[in-house]
Amino acid sequence: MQDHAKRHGRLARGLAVLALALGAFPATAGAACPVLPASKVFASLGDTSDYFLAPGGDFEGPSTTWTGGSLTAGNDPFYFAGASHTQSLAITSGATATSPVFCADDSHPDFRFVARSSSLLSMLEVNLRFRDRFGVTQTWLVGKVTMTTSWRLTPRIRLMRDLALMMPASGAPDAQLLFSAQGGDWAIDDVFIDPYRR
Ligand SMILES: [Ca+2]
Repeated sequence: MQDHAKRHGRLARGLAVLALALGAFPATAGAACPVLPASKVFASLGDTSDYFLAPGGDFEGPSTTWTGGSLTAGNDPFYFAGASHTQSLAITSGATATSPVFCADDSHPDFRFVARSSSLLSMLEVNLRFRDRFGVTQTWLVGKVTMTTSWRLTPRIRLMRDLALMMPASGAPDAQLLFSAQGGDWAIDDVFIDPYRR
């Protein structure tokens, strides 16, 4: 029995050392942004993930905190962010609409939004801009939307594709989404971000 007890003692001490060793390493790179309230805004379409609204991502109110686009009358027909909403963001061909800063880390895997364009031949390019762990500003293409002249919810677009290792350990507090209209005018509405890693 004594040997048994000693083995248990050694095992417990070993686990304690292991726990200390694991604690000495930082948490998964970049998973440090505050957790924002999120809800299943796209559940009616079968997407049961939780999302939070990107800053100013419903484009309501008398002014917008986004730059490069202009508020325009007419909400998307799905009203994911609010049934009484009346506006969206127009982005003219050749222009880039830039979101306010938000905190992004590798726990923010996806985002979705509603978009339409003036031409089937046009494209909306989406980039993520953030300052990496070395202090260098990075702008990475994260998605392209095409072929929609009526309001359509985009598929889930990966926000953090291959970027987690570049993120500061405390997350990127200054991340921005950039929407660039090419070959036609675009409008976007209800920009939502999924804050949960899988
Ligand atoms: Ca709206």
